Amino acid sequence: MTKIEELDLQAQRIVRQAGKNAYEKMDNGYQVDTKTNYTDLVTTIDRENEQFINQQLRKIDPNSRILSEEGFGDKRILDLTGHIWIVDPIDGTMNFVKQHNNFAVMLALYIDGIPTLGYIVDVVNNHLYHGRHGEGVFKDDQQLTPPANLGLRESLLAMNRTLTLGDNPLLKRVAKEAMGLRMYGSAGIEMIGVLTGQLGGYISNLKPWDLAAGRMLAEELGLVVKSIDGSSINVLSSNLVLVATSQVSRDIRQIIN
Ligand code: 2AM
Ligand code: CA
Ligand code: CA
Ligand code: CA
Repeated sequence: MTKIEELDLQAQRIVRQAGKNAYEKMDNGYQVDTKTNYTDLVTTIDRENEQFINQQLRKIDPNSRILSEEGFGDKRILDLTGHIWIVDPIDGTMNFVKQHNNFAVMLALYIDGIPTLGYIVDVVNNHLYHGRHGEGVFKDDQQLTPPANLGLRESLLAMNRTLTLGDNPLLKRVAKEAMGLRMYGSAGIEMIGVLTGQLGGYISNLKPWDLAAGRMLAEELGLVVKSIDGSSINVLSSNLVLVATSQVSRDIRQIIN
């Protein structure tokens, strides 16, 4: 087994375990705090999962660096050299708290900037979406076929709340042109929608941990992952990102540029 195959198997075990932890405690086994404002939540399970994941990653890949949302990773990661693990211990914390549904655990490994391993656990449906660079994308042990290359008028489009309520007239036109508009509240769940063809595209302001895994998996399936203006993405910064079929991406570009 290669080193990457070994890391892949270990990482699958780690994210499944973190998903199980969140599932078992989602009904009442946690406390909630706010971060920057009353809509920005963190729970003891976000912290617990991140500490567990990071501790496990340090065991299986000791010379790597870890970029994670809740502060237990390495500080000030400014370049992409070597192994960088990117961790979102619960994606969709608000859904975790309010719905007990529609949240995910996400993890990715970038090696010298190349998206190499990606994981999204759809916790409540108990599915792991995972992939290795050049080896395809799987839902559990079933390989995903790339979604049909539908255009904007034949597709559902997901956008986050800030963009949906915003007053950018071009984004409004994009949203109106789609067959329908959806808002799930979890970047991971929305990325799964695009990976499986349920959504033709997803547009959102994403931080590194919101983007890293979904980008790896989407690119592996031949989907487009770009800044909304068509420029390429820097996974270390916050980006206004489009994940879409190539036809949806062209249709959106035509409206915006
Ligand atoms: P989180 O639950 O891990 O914070 C909600 O629309 C989605 O956007 C979730 O995936 C959420 O991830 C993420 N999100 C929440 N607040 C955000 C912010 N201020 N900037 C970027 N993404 C955010
Ligand atoms: Ca958060
Ligand atoms: Ca997130
Ligand atoms: Ca999170």
